[in-house]
Amino acid sequence: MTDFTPTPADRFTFGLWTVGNTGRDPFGEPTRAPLSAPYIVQKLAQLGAYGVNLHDNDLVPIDASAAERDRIVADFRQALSDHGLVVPMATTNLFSDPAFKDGAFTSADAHVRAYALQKTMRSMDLGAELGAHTYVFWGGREGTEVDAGGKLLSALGWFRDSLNFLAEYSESQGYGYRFALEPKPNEPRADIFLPTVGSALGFIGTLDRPELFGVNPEFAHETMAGLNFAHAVAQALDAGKLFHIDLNDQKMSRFDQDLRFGSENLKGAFTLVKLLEDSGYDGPLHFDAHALRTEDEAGVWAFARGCMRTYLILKEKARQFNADPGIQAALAEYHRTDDELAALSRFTPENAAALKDRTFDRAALGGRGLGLEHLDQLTNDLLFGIR
Ligand code: XLS
Ligand code: MG
Ligand code: MG
Repeated sequence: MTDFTPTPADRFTFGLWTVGNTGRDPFGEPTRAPLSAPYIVQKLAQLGAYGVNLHDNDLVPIDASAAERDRIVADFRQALSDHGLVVPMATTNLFSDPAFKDGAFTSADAHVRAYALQKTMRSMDLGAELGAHTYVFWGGREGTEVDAGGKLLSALGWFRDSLNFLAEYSESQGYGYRFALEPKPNEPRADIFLPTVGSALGFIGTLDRPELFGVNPEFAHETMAGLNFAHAVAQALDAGKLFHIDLNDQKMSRFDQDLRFGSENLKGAFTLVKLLEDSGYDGPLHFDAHALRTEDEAGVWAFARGCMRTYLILKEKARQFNADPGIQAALAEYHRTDDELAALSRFTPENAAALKDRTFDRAALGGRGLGLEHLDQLTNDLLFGIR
């Protein structure tokens, strides 16, 4: 039994933009002072995190001179090496600047699309300099409000061309990035292209180098779409495409809340942690969330500690679930197996003929109780800590 204190071996990461969030929202000004990147690195290391991720402009202002850029990057690298933190993932801010108000790779303006490529190449250079191996594409502004603009089909083509270009750029530079598409259904656009994990997985199959691309699913984003996040993650795992993951929490069908991991849907979080742990996923566990606007800096670190602590507690609960004789008996009851039928379900013309001739007791199949109420309450008891 541990005391649930994280260590770098747990592979927890935060974004500069997450713990650095100042509490600004569309209706209100910041409630906290900004924190410098080297200070964030120092604090995250003290809390037991493994790494820190960034958008280019979380670190280097968009209008920085070359000399300023080099100084900022040098200070940041010094902090990383002083405190033993790594940068596993990098990404581009293609959403804040007004130039991207109608999208970046999917803007109807060829000049904006070319500028987005240039900005992303420079950001990939920065990520590689910091040691990142995963490069995320969240299409923040890649979407529409006015579909009369008529770019629905061309936008997908432009997006594809850009991703193909950037994959070739990465390979030509020897960066070895694995790219992770991060779907989101809406916000800040009314509709964002490739809104769910399933749509991103389908799109990857149309790229020139699909093996370089996977997904970065986010708990809040699938939940905003009214979907079950663990189901989306399972599909990504099944496809061998879970390249990264954004952990947070979210009330269903609302604005993007980026709540502390496990703070809202504890059972969904448990299901997810168990899925990740049982699957052997060994990538970073990234918290893309931020402290509530009500909090001061102490609240930010309480938030960060809480994300990691909840994950570790749920990981221990998953271990207990797998070791619990009562729960395992209920699972064995639910998963009825039959060797003869399994053999018959492998296609041969003979098996197909035998299966067609077979008599099933349909009424008995329909009448069999599955014990899921019992199993679910056992799970609740386990999560409540009384098992
Ligand atoms: C916003 C996204 C963003 C990406 C990185 O909703 O979650 O934070 O993860 O650009
Ligand atoms: Mg998000
Ligand atoms: Mg995210």
